[in-house]
Formats: sequence, structure tokens, C-alpha cells
Amino acid sequence: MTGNVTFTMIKPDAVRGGHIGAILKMINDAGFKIRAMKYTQLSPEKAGEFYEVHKERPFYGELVSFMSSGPIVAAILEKENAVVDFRTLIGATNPAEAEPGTIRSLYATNVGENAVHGSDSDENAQIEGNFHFAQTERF
Ligand code: DAT
Ligand code: MG
Repeated sequence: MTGNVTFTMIKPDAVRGGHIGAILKMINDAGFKIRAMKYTQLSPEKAGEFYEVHKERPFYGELVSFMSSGPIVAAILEKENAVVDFRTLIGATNPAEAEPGTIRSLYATNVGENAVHGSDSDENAQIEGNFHFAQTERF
């Protein structure tokens, strides 16, 4: 359902910090429905592929190493206006600039280890959801 779906990951820093439950509660309370979910760990190869668009950025190596450093929770979420509303719920990439009350302002460590991922477009939400989930894993 293009336009109503986004993709998220609870990143290794937030998992290590014990924040899975609190973050999922914020996601539920904001009206998102969970269409798919798994607890998994990305290999460095898979993390590199997921963030391929950032390959030329100076932080790419650090990003790949961090994202493969421990388990994550990956999920497909559904809500009207999902991509934009979820970006609002998570806050700015740099938690120092994130609005108070956003997931990143509450749980992110720093700009590189920022607690959650959220798709930036409907097109990428589809691509990222397909990267992590088979059709039989969606409900
Ligand atoms: P977002 O995750 O808000 O969409 P992005 O797509 O620009 O941000 O970057 C992807 C991830 O890369 C981001 O969540 C954390 C990392 N990152 C971005 N900018 C960074 C920086 N200046 N230093 C270190 N890591 C950075
Ligand atoms: Mg992004």
C-alpha cells in the first residue's frame, strides 16, 4: 500500500540500552500498525548493502560496523502518511538537534548511533521492506 507504509530498525545502541519496549510503545501510541517484525543481526555485508547510498560518505565504514555490531529489530509499519509521520516521531538525524520527546532525543547516543532508522521516501520504504522481509512474513 504505497504511501501508507514505512520501514524502521531499532538500532544496536538502543537494543543494548534496553529500549526496545519503550520505542515500540511510542510507535504503537503514535498509531502505527506492525505489518512485519523481526529480531535479527545484520552481517557487515548486509549492512553495507542496506546503506550503499552512503558509500562515499566519510562515516560509511563506521556506520556499517555499528549497524552490524549487535542485534536490531526490523519492522514494516503502516499508518496514513507513514513515511513523513514516522520521520517526525523519530526526530533529526543528530539527536542534539532532535525535537524534545522524539525517539532520537530520548534514546539516541549520537549522530552516528541514533537509536532508530526511518525510511525517507515511499520508494525507499518499499525497497527497504523488501530487503528485510519476504511476502510470507507480512501480515
Ligand atoms: P537518517 O538516518 O536520519 O535518514 P541519513 O540517511 O543522512 O540519516 O544517514 C544514515 C545514517 O548514517 C544515520 O542514521 C547515522 C549515520 N550518519 C549520518 N550522518 C552522520 C555523520 N555526520 N556522522 C556519523 N554518522 C552519520
Ligand atoms: Mg536516511
